[in-house]
Amino acid sequence: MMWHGVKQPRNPWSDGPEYITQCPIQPGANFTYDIVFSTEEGTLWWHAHSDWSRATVHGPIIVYPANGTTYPFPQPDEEFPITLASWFKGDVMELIESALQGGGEPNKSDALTINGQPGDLYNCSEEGTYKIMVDFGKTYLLRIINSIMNEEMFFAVAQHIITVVGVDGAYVKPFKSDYIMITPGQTIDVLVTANHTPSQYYMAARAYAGVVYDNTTTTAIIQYNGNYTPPSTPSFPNLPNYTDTEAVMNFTSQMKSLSEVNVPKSIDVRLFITISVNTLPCANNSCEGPNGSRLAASLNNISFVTPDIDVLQAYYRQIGGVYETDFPDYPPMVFNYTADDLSDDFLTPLPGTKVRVIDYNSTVEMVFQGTNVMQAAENHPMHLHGYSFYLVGKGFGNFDNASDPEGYNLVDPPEVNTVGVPKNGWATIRFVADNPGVWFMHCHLERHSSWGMDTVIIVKNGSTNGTSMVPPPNKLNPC
Ligand SMILES: [Cu+2]
Repeated sequence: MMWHGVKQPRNPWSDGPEYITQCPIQPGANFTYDIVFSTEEGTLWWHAHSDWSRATVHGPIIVYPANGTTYPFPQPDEEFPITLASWFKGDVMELIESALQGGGEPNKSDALTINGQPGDLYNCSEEGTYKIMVDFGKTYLLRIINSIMNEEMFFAVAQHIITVVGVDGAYVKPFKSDYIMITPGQTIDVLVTANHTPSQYYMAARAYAGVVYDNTTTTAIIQYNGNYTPPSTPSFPNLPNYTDTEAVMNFTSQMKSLSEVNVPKSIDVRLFITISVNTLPCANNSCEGPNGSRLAASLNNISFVTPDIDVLQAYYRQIGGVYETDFPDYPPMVFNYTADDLSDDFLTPLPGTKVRVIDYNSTVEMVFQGTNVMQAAENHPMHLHGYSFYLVGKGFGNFDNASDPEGYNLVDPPEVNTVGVPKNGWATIRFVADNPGVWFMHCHLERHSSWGMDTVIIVKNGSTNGTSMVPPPNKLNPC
């Protein structure tokens, strides 16, 4: 189980990802988590972190302003968590297991849902469609969570402008928009004022296209209280087209921290990380990927292999042979990352359990560079456990080390725990490595993570007890 976006200072023991900070909880067994909150305020969420079990095991975490403080915006009249999720016919654990065995694409989901209900556009019961009742003139806080497995989502409310006020458990400078784009792993808090003709309006969500994606549309209804003749169909929002990459950039570019923040200016540890979908050779070309290969994914051409003992335990007890500490600071070669003609077998990745060890309190910069290997470029939501970080810049094409840093926002960049790296583009994050522990970093598109688009950041202890990992709980989960 993981507490997505909860930084868990000095306490990786309760972070949750299987074989990274613990071994999975076996059926009938139990494990007690110690969830330590610090600076988070807003919407976070929890989910299972074992294979694809998060499809059904997830829920919101809401952190309210501390006693005696208020929201940095007018107090909403009411609030609703809006959880987007995937629905599969069949057993999701079996689905990913057989996909990994065969080496091909896992099945797409059969529906997308809002608070557990697919809504009126699917061939199933309309009675369950999720509905919010509103009063004219009141303002509502929607805490939107994208728990979907493999799709980034556009979301909008018919005829109502929304005001974005928070992202990933931190406030942002409020801005208005007709729609949002939310990646798996992200949360976005928005205000909606019921200021239209009392009626029924759809809120709807559908994918921003990946290489393979569920193109269905999930809906819920905002229904005004009062006496009026309900429309035969509620009005429908204008969602951006599936492939509207510009709409994604236009939306995400508006996110800024509420006020000036303390962004690291001089950098101790600099990583340049390419993000690729790849293929691995398969005996007798008998797998279900392109030309009989096995689908894989990588960071800096290392395709992460999940160990049998969790990395945290191996690190703490100094058990050898579980992981290696040579995750590279840059890809094995410089190439035109976003070219159109990169072949399917361009740079076969190296499978391995490679981690990057970082000294306590280092200032860290990571530039994520999406690649077009296999013509499989898409927006990758990179998520780091144990931290939130500042998203200081992003753009399309190959990162230019000379000119692109000039455009960094070092004044009020948004503080997030997941960054959508633009399709065929790059994104730069900065943070201070002040949380000692073992922290998973991975793409939050589940099939990419299953294919190896992951690594682990180990932040060493500082020099005092207060800057070191807390001791392990009395009862660790057996492997
Ligand atoms: Cu990805």
